[in-house]
Amino acid sequence: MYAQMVETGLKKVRTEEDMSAEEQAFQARIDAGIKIEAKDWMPEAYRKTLIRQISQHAHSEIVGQLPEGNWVTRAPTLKRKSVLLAKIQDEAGHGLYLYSAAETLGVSRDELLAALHSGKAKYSSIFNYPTLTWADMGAIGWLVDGSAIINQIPLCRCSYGPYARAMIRVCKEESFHARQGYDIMMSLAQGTPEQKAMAQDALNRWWWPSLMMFGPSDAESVNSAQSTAWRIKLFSNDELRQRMVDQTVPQAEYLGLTIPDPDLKWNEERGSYDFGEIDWSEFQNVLKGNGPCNRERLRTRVKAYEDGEWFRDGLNAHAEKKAARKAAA
Ligand code: BYC
Repeated sequence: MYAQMVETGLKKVRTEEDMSAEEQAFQARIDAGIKIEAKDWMPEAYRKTLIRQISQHAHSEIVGQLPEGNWVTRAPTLKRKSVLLAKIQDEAGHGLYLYSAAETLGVSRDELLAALHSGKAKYSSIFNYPTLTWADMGAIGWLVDGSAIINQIPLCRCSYGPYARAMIRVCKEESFHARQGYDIMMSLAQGTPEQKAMAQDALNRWWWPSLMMFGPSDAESVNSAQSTAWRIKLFSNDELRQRMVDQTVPQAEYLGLTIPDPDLKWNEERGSYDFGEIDWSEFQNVLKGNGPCNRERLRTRVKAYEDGEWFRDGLNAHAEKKAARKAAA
């Protein structure tokens, strides 16, 4: 169900002998740290790789609104509700910047949305898990948006200009998202024993899926080598995952919560934490469309799109009338 939308045709990293003169010049620009812009010549596989990653990223932002949307009507206070609403609106904005960045590569937004709605395009595995309690809003902000920042800060320096620039604003907003999540966790962790138990339960459920967000282990990551050569990826999946663990463990300690991993321990020699084995069969299962909420998420997205048809029709009719009036004048 979640087969990829575009076949990039990359079986191995392009070496200098495989490259045409144009490709060699392109690679030299990348190696010199020069940004590639929409109108520049680029290898077809670079273009397709970016469409794959940016559109998957855009879909994740849009689908990522759904688990949190579940709690807008049940936020515990007016303040929490308005903060949550603002965060969810930010996610819609991130989706729009990213769809716009993808469109600069010659693909239309309609095509991208059709691929999402038909189940052909991927979006982040994390958004296929349910949000069972209010504490999940805290855990998502803290762990999921926290991970998003770690993954996306390097993307601000990636080789494709429109993607890198979109990421700058996204990262600024993500840091507010992570803080609001941690703030919810702080309130719960300092609250009644029941509230603290709710926070611990949310951490237990979101910890491992958050680690999976960074993608398969480096040994299994088929796209990493070429994406690294093209400076789309500046750090590997495992490097970023390790960074997330090292950053988050002290935060959990401060909250007085326990990371649900008996193998977690400080490694003095490496100066970072060792952690337990990730259940990759769960990750693969979610990618195949069989996570707890995959079907519900897609159904909700498709319905929202269909319900919005009258509005898109209205906008188009208005734009056509305006253009006709301008042409007549
Ligand atoms: N969920 O060769 P790999 C966020 C796919 S969440 C679903 O390592 P790549 C965040 C991958 O697409 C908002 N699918 O791929 C993200 C590939 O399949 P295809 C979304 C996943 O592209 C991460 C296959 O598995 N954010 O902000 O080199 C961490 C093999 O993987 C997932 C973005 O999209 C997944 N979790 O690396 C923290 C960020 N992971 O496409 C927060 C931009 C892997 O060949 N995207 N797959 O059929 C990226 O940075 C990279 O695309 C990834 C994957 C690190 C996610």
